[in-house]
Amino acid sequence: QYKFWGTQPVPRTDEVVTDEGPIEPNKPISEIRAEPYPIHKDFEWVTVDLEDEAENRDVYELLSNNYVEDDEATLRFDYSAEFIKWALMPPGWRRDWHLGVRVKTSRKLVGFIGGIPARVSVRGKEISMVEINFLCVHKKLRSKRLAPMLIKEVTRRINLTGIFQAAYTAGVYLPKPVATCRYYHRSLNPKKLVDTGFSYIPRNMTMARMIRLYKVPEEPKTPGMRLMTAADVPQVTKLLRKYQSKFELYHMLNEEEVAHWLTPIDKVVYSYVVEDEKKRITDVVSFYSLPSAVIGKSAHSHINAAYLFHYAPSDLGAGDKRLQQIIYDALILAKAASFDVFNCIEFMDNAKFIEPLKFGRGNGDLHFYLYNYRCADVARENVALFMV
Ligand code: YNC
Ligand code: MG
Repeated sequence: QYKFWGTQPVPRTDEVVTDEGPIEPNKPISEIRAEPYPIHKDFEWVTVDLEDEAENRDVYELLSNNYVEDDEATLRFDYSAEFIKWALMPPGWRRDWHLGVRVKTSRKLVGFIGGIPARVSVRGKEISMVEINFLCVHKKLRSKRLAPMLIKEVTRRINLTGIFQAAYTAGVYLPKPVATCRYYHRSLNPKKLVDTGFSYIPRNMTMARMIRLYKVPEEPKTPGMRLMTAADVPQVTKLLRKYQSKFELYHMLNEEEVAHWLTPIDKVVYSYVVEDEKKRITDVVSFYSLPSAVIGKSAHSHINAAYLFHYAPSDLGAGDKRLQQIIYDALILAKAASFDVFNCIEFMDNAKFIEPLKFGRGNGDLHFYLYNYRCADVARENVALFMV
């Protein structure tokens, strides 16, 4: 049971966490291992250069063939090469946190893990962390304990920069989540979702009725809703900060980071703002593009999924209705951009729009973890930590 995780500074599965703070104290740099961990003689550690097109492509290929699948192995995430660069190169990114494993002879990339810097607010305390994502081992090399090696080596590289805490999410249960949230899905193209086996036609339903049920208008309803531009960054940052500060777990974004994470990039991230008559930005809503490849035989190669990303509804007093309205506009804009489904997780204020906007409960959970930081369970509605 947890041969690797049992050695790491994380809470035990049966631990009831009450106090809060680091599990192990920070180490002086002189006490941190200076050389990379040993690795099997057929393999070597590499630092992946995502600015090099061929290396970016190698990570894309590894992930598109070997990354996360659903439980029935019908779909596999297919992050685009451009998305991977965007996700792993935010302000302050470091090349040596893009860690790969290559086969020595063939140079084939068979393992990867990525870290990015993030200031995370944990119950009002601001902590310098890394966010870890894209851990992947080639299917032919599974169950050989390569994953713990990748985690240990990236941890060493991060510790050498004086950072000792991390945040990560995973579909698998590990010691020990700080929160667990369900995925929800809002169908935009029910015919395709049924054709690919992602959805089914419930009893007492027909395809024609499903199409009617999920139909959305062609244009957003909120007056002043438009694509976000770089000029909106200062106002959007203020809006997000104000709204996010009511949560217990979130990534504190500065203007540079808002510019990176929210400025629209076609097929990567879509962000919209509401501008009033006085040119004030009152609301923001964004989503990112993460297609899933259809693994089995199907007329469709991909499901184009939009994932709800940072948002902040106006605080002009309209309350839950306003939130529903801007998320409804996001559905409309996603449909207009040819997305088949709009996904979100059951955190933040999302429970307030999930039912009225016809999201259906998925079968997957997303667990949120902190590394080397003890923290009592955070209720889902207090989590606002986005990891793409
Ligand atoms: C997982 N997802 O329990 P025990 S999410 C962490 N995250 O350890 P082996 C995982 N650990 O139980 P395989 C994990 N999945 O013995 C499994 N483990 O203690 C643990 N899948 O290693 C597992 N990507 O190499 C076990 O297993 C040990 O060959 C077994 O490799 C696992 O990115 C994996 O789902 C996931 O590519 C790489 O199955 C492989 O199976 C795979 O024998 C498909 O490993 C893709 C996939 C994971 C997506 C993600 C977040 C990762 C977080 C990693 C933890 C970061 C900690 C913080 C580090 C920085 C610290 C600082 C400062
Ligand atoms: Mg392995």
